Amino acid sequence: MSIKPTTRSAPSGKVSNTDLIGLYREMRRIRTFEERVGELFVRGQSAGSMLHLSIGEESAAVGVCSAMKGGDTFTTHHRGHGIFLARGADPNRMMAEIAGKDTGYCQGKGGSMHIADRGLGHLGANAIVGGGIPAVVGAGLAAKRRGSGAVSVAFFGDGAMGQGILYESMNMAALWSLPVVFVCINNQWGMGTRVDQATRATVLHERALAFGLKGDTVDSIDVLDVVAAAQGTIDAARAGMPGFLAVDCYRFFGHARKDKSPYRSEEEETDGRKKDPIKQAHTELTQAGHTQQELDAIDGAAAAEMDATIDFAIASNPPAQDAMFRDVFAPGEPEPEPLRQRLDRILARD
Ligand SMILES: Cc1ncc(C[n+]2csc(CCOP(=O)(O)OP(=O)(O)O)c2C)c(N)n1
Repeated sequence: MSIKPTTRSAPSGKVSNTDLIGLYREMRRIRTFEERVGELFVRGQSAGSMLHLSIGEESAAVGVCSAMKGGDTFTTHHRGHGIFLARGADPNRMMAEIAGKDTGYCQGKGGSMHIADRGLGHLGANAIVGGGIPAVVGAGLAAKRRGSGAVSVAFFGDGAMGQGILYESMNMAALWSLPVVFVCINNQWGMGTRVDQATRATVLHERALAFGLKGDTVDSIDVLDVVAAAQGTIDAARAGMPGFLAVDCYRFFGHARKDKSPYRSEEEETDGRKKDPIKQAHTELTQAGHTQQELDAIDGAAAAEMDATIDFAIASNPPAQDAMFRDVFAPGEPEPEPLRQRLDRILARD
């Protein structure tokens, strides 16, 4: 498959070059964080081996999230580190969660694929393809009934286009005019299956049109284009017209940290990695007069910030044994029996 060179679409006029510096910084922070997650894995310090990096997808996370507001909620798929960072997550707490430590967002019990934090509107990452999608319909319904003005956004990959729950969710969102947005990060691959091996209908947003949603596709190469497309979709949803946005990008590396993607040719990967939103923003900023020194300083600050996340995670403790059943039951339920006591009681029965 050849990845088409991307042409820049019409500028939105909404985002200035000053904003592009901020967007560049956020994309760089995400890429550097993901590189450090890779290092954590190589050091044998990550909890579990399934780490899905979003390198190459940074403009989808930063572009869409910059169009969201405080109070908006969201769910992510298994490749969601960048999205949560773009919504303001503390990278130390994220790295600690990925390392399975008690200073992590879920006290180390969620790991990479189940990070959640209601304070920042993160209703949960989900390892089941399409699993996080229906929750935003519930959140959208709640926002509408309360009149809170909040929008709820589901982030998922092209693989979720084969899940029935997406279509039930889009139908309900359209029927009830909910403030909901479906964002498909189309990185061209679902594990070892290319999108055109999974469906003939590869213009993914057209399916949303059939349900009565607003639908659009944007190329990820230019983060300003993603911001503009996301702003339009999110503004419409806030006004009662739910929408679907496909962000066309390329998964730079394997499906998970262990996957060397033997199912893709070297030529395809080289071609695909040309769709690099960070390089693109760097070029545009340089053309606009920002100096190499200024951009190096941004990169250096991201490196220092993300280096520190590894030290923080490694220095933190694993969760206490008794924490295993904590936060598992609904608030108000009696505190579960401590694990040690429970094990002793079970063993004493034999
Ligand atoms: C219901 C379900 N089926 C299969 C899997 C195994 N699985 C995990 S990730 C994945 C591919 C997902 O691809 P996509 O949605 O495009 O996201 P990407 O990994 O490309 O970000 C599959 C099939 C799963 N987790 N859940």
